[in-house]
Amino acid sequence: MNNCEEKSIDCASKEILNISTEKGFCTAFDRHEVMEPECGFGQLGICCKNCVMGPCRIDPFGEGAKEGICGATADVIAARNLIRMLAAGAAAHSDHGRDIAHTLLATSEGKTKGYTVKGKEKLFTLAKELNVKTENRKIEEIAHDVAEKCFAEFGQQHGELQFTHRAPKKRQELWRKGRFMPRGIDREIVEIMHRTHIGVDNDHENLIQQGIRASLGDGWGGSMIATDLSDVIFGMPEPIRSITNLGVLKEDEVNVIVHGHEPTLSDVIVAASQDKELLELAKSYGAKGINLAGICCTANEILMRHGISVAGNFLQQELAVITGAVDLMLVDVQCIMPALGNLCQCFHTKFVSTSPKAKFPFAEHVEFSEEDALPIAKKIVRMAVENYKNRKKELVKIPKDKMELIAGFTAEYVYKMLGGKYRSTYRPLNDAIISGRLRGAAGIVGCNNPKVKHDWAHVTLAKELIKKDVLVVVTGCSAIADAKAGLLVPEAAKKYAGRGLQEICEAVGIPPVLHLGSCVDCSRILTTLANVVLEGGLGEDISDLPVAGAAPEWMSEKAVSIGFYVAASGVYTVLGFPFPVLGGKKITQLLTKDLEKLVGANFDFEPDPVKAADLIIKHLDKKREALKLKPVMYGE
Ligand code: BF8
Repeated sequence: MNNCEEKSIDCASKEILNISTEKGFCTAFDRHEVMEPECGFGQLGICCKNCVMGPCRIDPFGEGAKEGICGATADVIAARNLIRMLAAGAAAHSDHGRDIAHTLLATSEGKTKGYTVKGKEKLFTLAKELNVKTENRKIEEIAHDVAEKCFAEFGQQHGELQFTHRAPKKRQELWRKGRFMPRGIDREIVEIMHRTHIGVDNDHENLIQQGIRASLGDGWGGSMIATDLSDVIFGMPEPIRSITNLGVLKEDEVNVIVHGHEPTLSDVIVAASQDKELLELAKSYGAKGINLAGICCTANEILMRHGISVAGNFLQQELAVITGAVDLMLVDVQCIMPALGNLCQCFHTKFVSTSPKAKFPFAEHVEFSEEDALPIAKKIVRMAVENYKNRKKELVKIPKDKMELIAGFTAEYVYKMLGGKYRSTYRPLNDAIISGRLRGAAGIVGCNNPKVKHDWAHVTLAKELIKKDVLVVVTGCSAIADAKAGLLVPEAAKKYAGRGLQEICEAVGIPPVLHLGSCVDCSRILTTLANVVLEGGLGEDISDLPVAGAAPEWMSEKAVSIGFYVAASGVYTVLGFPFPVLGGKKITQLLTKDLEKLVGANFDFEPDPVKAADLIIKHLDKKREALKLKPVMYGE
């Protein structure tokens, strides 16, 4: 691969990609090139391998097979494939939530080493919401019952998920009427697997209805539990400064990278990396300290709560290893490329897997358990320290690029931040939209994907929107992309934002792009939207608000689930790549047009971020008009 300039907008990544090419290493960027041209059937979603009469594929031009051997049409095959993707994504988020509930339960019973209840205020709020008694009870007792109540949401067989009641009343009614209301987190995922088995659900609309139900079980269930219980155990994030990009790696310190998703592991690694004995040991090997940095969403978790620096997003995981400066990379679950093991063999880097659910080739497995968390974390950090002496100095090349950022915004913090000294309220935010100082808000989330120039679509879309007075909130790899581009500092408002947004950012001291956390923290966006509706003056439902969602570089099944629960919550959503359904005309029509009649919002697929911004602006203006709001104060 030689056209590195075309692969990323990020200078640090380009620098390492050049080294990679020169030295003959292989990364996802190269493997993507080898993979082209893509399989058209897969891209269009019309290949079915749900039984072994096939695999079947539909001829998109109509000259070959029009249906599978069982008679399934292109629309049915595409719908089945899509909601199976969604089920996997919802399962990934929700299983993460389940693990956090397990940690809280074990902590409340005194069975863990390394965790306490740091977010007491949040625990009390949740206890009230979940009908858990708090008077004259110990924190541990309350935490125990809150954890058990959350656990019950996974296996619940009927009724409604508790946190769906945070949504506006009108939205809840719509979900009940359309049979979208999730009954139990696991149940909805299992039902997708049942319905997509050969010879069960053969109606694309009915399949999508169940997809929506399972996705809501993720957004207002599994992911929300993951976020809220993480706040209880690890503490509520508050705005915090840090730095990002590969330049955070240090030549004269032991570099440990945590990569994956669950804060249970990364949070105790933070404590272990500050252990006196280990710091002394590092010094005895000639290192000045132990430098911890994150990749992907686990980076966002420890960034939000500890200010730990972020080495990069999804497409930088291999590039971090190629710097030659990583002494140990430890991983848990999700978005971890299996190629890392092989790549680490070319360097001194130790690659350590920790989850019984996720093993990798060429990885050393040190199994993690919440019950023994801190001792295991110390053991892993010790391995990194011991490995420092094996670093091959001649292979070390750390890019200089790094950027400051502020992260740690939450639905709760918006109350404090905008409400002023005396009263916590969403009023000023609603008023800013009503008066037209703000045009509206947009959430930009999701992954990197080598099909598009790394970070380009995220950053371009964010810049286009803030320029037009749209407040942007970000999570996941999108947040890291914008952070590297310098959009997550208050000074960015002056440089990039429209006058209205600039005035707000200056008055409150916030960046024009707010970092809300990891991908499960997209649930913070849902809670914020529900609060905005409740505050009043902007309609009765989320679908009335001038807001939109986008995932310009998405690639994962989790992103499918997020996209669906965002749209099903009433938020118009623009995706940078189409869902793999375009081989089915009716399902494409359903998702991009008719969905609005069902849930008040639909999808658009637009790869060009400037055009995506135009679509979003048009949508926000349409919603403003419907609410009879004043024209945007300073907008074109
Ligand atoms: O959950 S944004 S590449 S890291 S899937 Fe993965 Fe996508 Fe990054 Fe986090 Ni989310």
